[in-house]
Amino acid sequence: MSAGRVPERLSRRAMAFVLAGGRGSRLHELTDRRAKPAVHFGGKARIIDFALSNALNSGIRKMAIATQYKAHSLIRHCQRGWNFFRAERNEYLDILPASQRVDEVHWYQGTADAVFQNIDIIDSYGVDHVVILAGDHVYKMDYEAMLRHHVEAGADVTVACLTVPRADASGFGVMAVDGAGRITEFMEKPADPPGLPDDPAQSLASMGIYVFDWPLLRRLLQQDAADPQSHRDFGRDLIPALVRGGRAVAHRFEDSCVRARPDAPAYWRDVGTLDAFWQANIDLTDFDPELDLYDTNWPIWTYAEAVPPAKFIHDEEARRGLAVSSLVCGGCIISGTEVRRSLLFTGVRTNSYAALEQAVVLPEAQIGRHARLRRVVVDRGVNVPAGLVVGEDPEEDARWFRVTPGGVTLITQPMLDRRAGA
Ligand code: ADQ
Ligand code: ADP
Repeated sequence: MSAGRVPERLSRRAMAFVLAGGRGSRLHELTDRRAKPAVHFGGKARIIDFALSNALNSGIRKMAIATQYKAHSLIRHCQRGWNFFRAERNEYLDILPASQRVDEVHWYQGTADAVFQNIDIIDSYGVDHVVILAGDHVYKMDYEAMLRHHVEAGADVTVACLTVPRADASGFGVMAVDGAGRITEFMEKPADPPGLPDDPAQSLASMGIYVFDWPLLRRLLQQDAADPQSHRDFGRDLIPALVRGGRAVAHRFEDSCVRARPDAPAYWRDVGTLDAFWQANIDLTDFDPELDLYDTNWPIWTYAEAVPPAKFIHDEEARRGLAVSSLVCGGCIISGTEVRRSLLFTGVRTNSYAALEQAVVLPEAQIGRHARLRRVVVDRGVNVPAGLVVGEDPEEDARWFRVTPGGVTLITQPMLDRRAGA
């Protein structure tokens, strides 16, 4: 009897290259001072922690993060939270700010340029495969399964994809595939996206996640850099060229997503608008959310300060001091406040007679006495004055704050300062 061969984990000979340079302008003032991947999410994490945790949980031990726009908060976070890779164990995590690399003059042009300018670093990792990721989506995915698909399909590039309503598809790279899963057509952000053959109301969208063999990608990047017509972008240049002249394969997210429970839908969110950001955070207060942050088999790792436990003070006179259907992080003091269906990040302080409902409150914000906030996002460190009422009179809210099409109000300190000065 011959012993069964243990299959080699491809992730051990792969690296994750995380693109984290984009601005995310539809998050408005939340990304005035930080890049979208650095935006806080889910109580303790930042958006980039999802891609990095997926890579770690998939077995990948070599990672590079390309940063560009307003990178300080992102870099600080990665240095504090993702500093446990050890070169002596052949583990690496490099943060690669633009314009400090090969070309000292230019910022990264497109996403392919961000990889091109770091070819020497990727070479030094000695990997077979590169998994290209975006640092700005919330999802759980096993990249090992995608790597295996890539190798078994003999693909030049494997592109992760999911179905989206056709009406939303023009914000994505949209593809057509044949019966064997080979991509036959790829259009980056088409004005009129094609529907699926069996369901014209849905389109097959690229998640911006690509697996390449490193020697091939290296060659393609060098060719692309020599092409004056190129935008130096994966979605606009490299992927369409490989669909025309190579073997590009689609990998269905459903085949490698990590679900909250076996019958749960495949969860992926681009929390790129304030409405989507607020909703995805508030969804975590559901009885049975589609995104499970408590699954110890697929933890979302982050930088967490050592803070004291959350404390709830019942104010005898206010007859409050409670949180229901809510997530409340460490370091919070809920004093005489009623908190419902809300998510309070680390170190939030609230005061007597205040009320929070469907509120997403970022770290260290303070909520003054008698404030009543409904359907809000409160930015980090904001000092909400006593008696402020938001979420009851949309016209009044819109005078001072940003009110979204979905009726969510974003409150930042400069907005409050303007209101106080008026
Ligand atoms: P977009 O997300 O619109 O579409 P892009 O703006 O290039 O494409 O951003 C991709 C990722 O790269 C983001 O995480 C962004 O932060 C980052 N990024 C952008 N420019 C960068 C730069 N110069 N340096 C470093 N990082 C940078 C892409 C694909 C589509 C696909 C969607 C899925 O092009 O085909 O459908 O992702 O969201
Ligand atoms: P985080 O993104 O970690 O929540 P902050 O909200 O405190 O951090 O700040 C976001 C980014 O803006 C950080 O890079 C911080 O250094 C920078 N920053 C904070 N306050 C100011 C300021 N008054 N002027 C310029 N930059 C600031």
